Amino acid sequence: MEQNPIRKRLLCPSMMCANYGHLAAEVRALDDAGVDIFHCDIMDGTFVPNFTMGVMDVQTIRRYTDKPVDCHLMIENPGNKVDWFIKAGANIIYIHPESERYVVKTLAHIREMGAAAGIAVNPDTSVASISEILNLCDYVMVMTVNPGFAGQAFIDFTRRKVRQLISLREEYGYRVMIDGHCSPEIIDDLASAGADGFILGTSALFRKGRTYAELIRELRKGENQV
Ligand code: S6P
Ligand code: MG
Repeated sequence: MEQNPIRKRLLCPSMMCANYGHLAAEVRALDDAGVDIFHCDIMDGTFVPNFTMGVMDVQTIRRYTDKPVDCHLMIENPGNKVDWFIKAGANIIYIHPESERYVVKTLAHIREMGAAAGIAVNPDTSVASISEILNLCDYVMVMTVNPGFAGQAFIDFTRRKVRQLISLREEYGYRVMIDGHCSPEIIDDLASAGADGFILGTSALFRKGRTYAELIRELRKGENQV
């Protein structure tokens, strides 16, 4: 892959993997550890076969950090629900073009509401099929697993899409994010290729028996390697 080693990595903890018995303490510890964006996975049991976080979780996380909070909406017809999450304090909203009939309208609405607009694309969604909407996106997130669960295996063929989106990034000005099995090795590899940010779940950050500060420091080491 093409080398681009000095870009700062956006490190985004996937809050569905956090310890909900101590959510406030988790947010503070992650904030102190130097994460960049808090990632909230919102599911409806229809678009994906799982339920996870909701509006009240976003409100709680917002209360304990000043850093950006994103909402990854894995829900059918997100257009009439994005306001709930922006009002709860989200700074970035990702919708799936696969679940939204009026993608252009919804992305424009997210920006009008004062949030950054993102799309998250399933492994089987091609770059060609989203080419008309890339100019409306501040973030493009490649799903490198099928959405719905943490702890899944990385789908290798999605690397091609990551490369394609990196090569188009300058033209459109979005950031390329990666969601799904972001292990330290995969982060180093895709960051070298030019990816901007990574969602950190069980593959890099949670349930490791080590402090967040230590793990985040290690994940940043590659930023300085030329
Ligand atoms: C999955 C969700 C993700 C996961 C994250 C978990 O649908 O969108 O944000 O929480 O991928 O990471 P890991 O490292 O357990 O695969
Ligand atoms: Mg996610």
